[in-house]
Amino acid sequence: MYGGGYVPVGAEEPKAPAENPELLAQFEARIARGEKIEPRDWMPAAYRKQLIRMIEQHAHSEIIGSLPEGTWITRAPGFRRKLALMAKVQDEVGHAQLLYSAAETLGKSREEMINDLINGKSKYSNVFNYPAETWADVAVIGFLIDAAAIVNQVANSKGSYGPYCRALERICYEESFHLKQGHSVFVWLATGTPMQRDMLQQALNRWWEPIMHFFGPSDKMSQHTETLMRWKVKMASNDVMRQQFLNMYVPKIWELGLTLPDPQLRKDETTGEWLFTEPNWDTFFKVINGDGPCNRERLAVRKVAEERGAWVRAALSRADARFVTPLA
Ligand code: BYC
Repeated sequence: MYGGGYVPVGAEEPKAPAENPELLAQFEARIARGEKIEPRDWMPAAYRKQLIRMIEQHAHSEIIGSLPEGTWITRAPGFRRKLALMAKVQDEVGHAQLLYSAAETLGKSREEMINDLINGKSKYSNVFNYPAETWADVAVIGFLIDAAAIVNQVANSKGSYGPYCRALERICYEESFHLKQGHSVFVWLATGTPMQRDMLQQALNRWWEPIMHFFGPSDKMSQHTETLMRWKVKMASNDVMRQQFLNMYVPKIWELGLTLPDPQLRKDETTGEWLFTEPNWDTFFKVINGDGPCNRERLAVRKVAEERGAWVRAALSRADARFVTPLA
C-alpha cells in the first residue's frame, strides 16, 4: 500500500493528514531493526517527499556534474587521458539514470524531474556551478569531488530505502575508479613541472571553498538532517561527513607539498577534530539558489540537450510512429 501522495514541487501543498499512528510505529520499528523499505511498502508522506527531494537532487547533480569535466574531453592532454575522461563522464550520466529510476519508484516521473531541473525548481550540487578553467580543475574534480561524493554515498548506501541504497552501492564502485583517475592526474601534475604544480595549486585554491560547501550547511544550520537521520535516509550529519573527508584527504594533499587556502586548517590532536575557517554560507546559498558563476550556463546547456533529444525519446517510447521502423 502506498502511504501519502507525491506533491509536485511548487504546487499548493495540501495540509498533510496526520499519519496513522499504528502504521507509523510499525514503519519506524522496521527502520530501527535495519530493514529496507521497498517502493510498495507503507511509508509516511514526509519520508516519500524527502527521499524524492534528495534522490532527485542527486540525479541532477550527476547529469549537470558531467558538464564541467565534459568540456575537457576534446582538450585532454593525450589519448589515454581522453579515453579515461570520456568513460568517466559517461559513467556520471549513467549514475543519473540509476538515480532517476530510484526516484521514479516513489511516484514522480522522470519528465517532471527534468522539467523541475530546467525550470530551476530543483537543486543540484553547488560544486557544478563553477567553471573548469584548466586541466588541473579536472584533477581536482576527479580526485577531491569524487572523494567527497564517496564519503557521502558510502554512508548513505547503508540507509533505509532499498532502491536508493542499491543504486548507491553500484555508483560507489564506479566512483572509486573515478577517484583513481582523478588521483592519477592530480599526482602527475603535483610532481610535474613548476608550471603544472602552479596550475594545480591555483585550481585547488579555487575549489577549496566549494568543496567545503559540498557536504551541506553546518549541522546547526541544516534543515533536514534531524528528520533524515531519524529515518536513516542520511547516515551521517553534514559536519560528520565534512570531518571524515578532511581527515582522509587533507594529509594526502599536504603530502604532495601543496597548500590549502585556509590558515586555520589543522587537526586538533587531543580531540581528533579538524579545525577550519567557517566557509562563507552566504555564497553557498547564493550559488544553490541559482546565482553562481555557471548556473545559467549549466541549465541552458541542459535545456538544449532536452530539446535536441526529444525526437529520440519520442522514437523510443513509440509515441510518434513516424520514427519507428516496423519490425519485419
Ligand atoms: N548543493 O538541510 P540540508 C557527483 C541544500 S554528484 C546544493 O543540510 P540535506 C559527481 C539542501 O538541498 C553527487 N544544495 O540538506 C558528479 C537544502 O535545500 P532544500 C552529489 C545543497 O538534504 C559528476 C538546504 O541546502 N551528491 O558525485 O539534509 C562528477 C539545506 O541543507 C547542498 C549528492 O547529491 C549542496 N552541496 O543534506 C563528479 C548527495 N547541500 O532542498 C562527481 C545526495 C545542501 O530544502 N544529497 N543543500 O531546498 C545529500 O546527501 C544531501 O542532500 C546533502 C544535504 C548532504 C547534500
